[in-house]
This record gives sequence, C-alpha cells and structure tokens, in this order.
Amino acid sequence: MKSEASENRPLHGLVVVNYGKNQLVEASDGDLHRCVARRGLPQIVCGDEVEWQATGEQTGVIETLLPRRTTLLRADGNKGHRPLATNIDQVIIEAALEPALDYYLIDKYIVAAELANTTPLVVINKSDLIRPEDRERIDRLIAEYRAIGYSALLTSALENTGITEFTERLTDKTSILVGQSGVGKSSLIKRLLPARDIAVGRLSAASGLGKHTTTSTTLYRLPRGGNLIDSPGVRDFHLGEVDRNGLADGFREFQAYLGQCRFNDCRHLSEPGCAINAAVADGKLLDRRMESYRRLLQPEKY
Ligand SMILES: Nc1nc2c(ncn2[C@@H]2O[C@H](COP(=O)(O)OP(=O)(O)OP(=O)(O)O)[C@@H](O)[C@H]2O)c(=O)[nH]1
Ligand SMILES: [Mg+2]
Ligand SMILES: [Zn+2]
Repeated sequence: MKSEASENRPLHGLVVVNYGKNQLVEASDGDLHRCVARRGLPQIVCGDEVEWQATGEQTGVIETLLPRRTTLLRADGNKGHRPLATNIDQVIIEAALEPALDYYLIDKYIVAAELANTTPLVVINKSDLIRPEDRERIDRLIAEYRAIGYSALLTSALENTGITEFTERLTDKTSILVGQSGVGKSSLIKRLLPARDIAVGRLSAASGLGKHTTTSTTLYRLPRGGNLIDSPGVRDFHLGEVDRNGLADGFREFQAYLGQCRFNDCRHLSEPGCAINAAVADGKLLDRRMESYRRLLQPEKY
C-alpha cells in the first residue's frame, strides 16, 4: 500500500522546527519530515503552513508557502525585518529576576506583539526567587501592565506555581514564548510536557546570564489543544525600523490620546501641545512607558 507521502502531489504541512537551513514539517497524519525549501521561497519559519512533497521516508521539499495569518518580526541587522515565527495568536513575554529584569526589553516585545496583531501576555517566572525586598517592585510591574490592559502572570517552573493559570491562557491558540536567555522559557514548557525531551539550561554563575540553551524555534502541540512555540533566548531584541505612527500604535494606553496633539504629525517628543506628554505630566501615563517609546523612536540616542 502506498503511504500518503509517496504520492506525487503536494501535501499540507505545518513547520514545527526551524533549523535555519532546513525545517521539520508535521504532516496531517502527525509524522515529521525533514524538509528543505524550494529555491526562491521566502525564509520558512516555525508556524508556517506549507505544501510539501516527500523525497524519501522522512524527507521532503517545501513547494509552497501558504498565506501567513500573522508574522512576528525582528530586525535583520540591515534596516529590514525577518520573521521569528508566524500564525501566532499570542506572544508570551517571559522575564524573571534572574537574569535581571529588563523593562525596556519587555516593552519592545509588547510593541512587536501589537504590531503583529497578536496578544501580548507578560509572564514573570522564578517567583520562588522573589525576596521580601523585591515584592513591591514585582507587584507594581504586574499591576502596571494589568492597568494598561495587558495580562500579566507570576509563575515558578521550579515550584510549579501559577502553572494552572498559565495553562489556561494557552488553550486553542498558538503562542510563542520569548525573552532573555535563562528566564525559563523551556522550563515552563517542560512543566506542561514532562515526557518530552526538552533541554533546560544553567545560569552561568559568573555572569548570571543564560547560556542560550535552546537553539531552534520549536512548536509543541499541547495536550489540551493549542500550540506553544519555544524560541532561543536573546541578549537583546531589536524591532528595527517602525514608522512613527506605527510605533505609538504599539502602546495600547496611548490610543485614547492619539489625535489630540496640537500637531498632526506630533512625534510626542518635545512638541508643544502634545496630549501624550500632557497625560504623562498628569500621571495618567507612566513615565517608564514613555521612556520606552522615546528610546524606540530614537534608538541612536541611547
Ligand atoms: N529558581 C528558578 N529557576 C528556574 C525556574 N525556571 C527555570 N529555572 C532555571 O533557569 C535556568 C534556565 O532555564 P531554561 O528553561 O533553560 O531557560 P530558557 O529561557 O529556555 O533559556 P534559553 O533556551 O537559553 O533561551 C535553568 O537552570 C532552570 O532550571 C524557576 O521558576 N525558578
Ligand atoms: Mg530554552
Ligand atoms: Zn504628541
């Protein structure tokens, strides 16, 4: 009997691992095939839906890239963008006290999530490391994001706390975990899929930084429905060039004030009659978020 894959017509598949040069494609029967993309196709990434043809038992060629519903982008280092993953509903921005909290990085990821028309979710992991003197800072961070309208959770992959709430946010959608190396992205996934062989790293005692344990973006099927993508940690994340109006759209709490500035083309820096800056002065918008906006608008100044 001929297997489905041996027939010479394109099959539907989902890219579940992106190794860069080739991709692991999940066929509709759940089997995995290591594929190369036909020349001329754009860079295929995790989450892509494709049409492919088998070239062997477990190998194949990606023939067509099907339309992407959403695309999470990052800078390519050359004024352009490259996709990190596609067909995502939710971007989970993970942070922890170790490596140190980076508020600007969280805000950059939130903007990237907003610009990709996906929902950001902030997760502060390693709650077990929170000492009494850290408590206020962490509580305030979570309260601030919630006040803006973003969901924010506290978890510990180590002590298994907050995992039920975390799991509930994942059902029936595709989410990607992003954040610094060593915050515990893979550790959270391992909590949900204990039987899977998922590499978890060590923090370097010297630097307190993670050592980039995860190297390939990988999509995991969740037992209760939904997909969760693990991504390699970053030192830094660059949005790349975003047009100025677009950037303000990445800040959800600014929306109520946009259009009220004196100048139509207000960049919300030091223009007179700026409604955004007036709201910051009135304490209606957070200084910290405004600072992130300014840094993103004029990255060369920082
Ligand atoms: N104390 C504590 N340590 C944790 C927790 N979650 C993860 N870790 C530890 O943090 C280190 C890094 O965890 P990983 O899951 O590999 O981190 P990652 O974000 O996937 O890192 P990259 O793959 O490099 O991006 C490991 O030593 C974990 O055991 C937690 O909730 N509490
Ligand atoms: Mg990892
Ligand atoms: Zn303005």
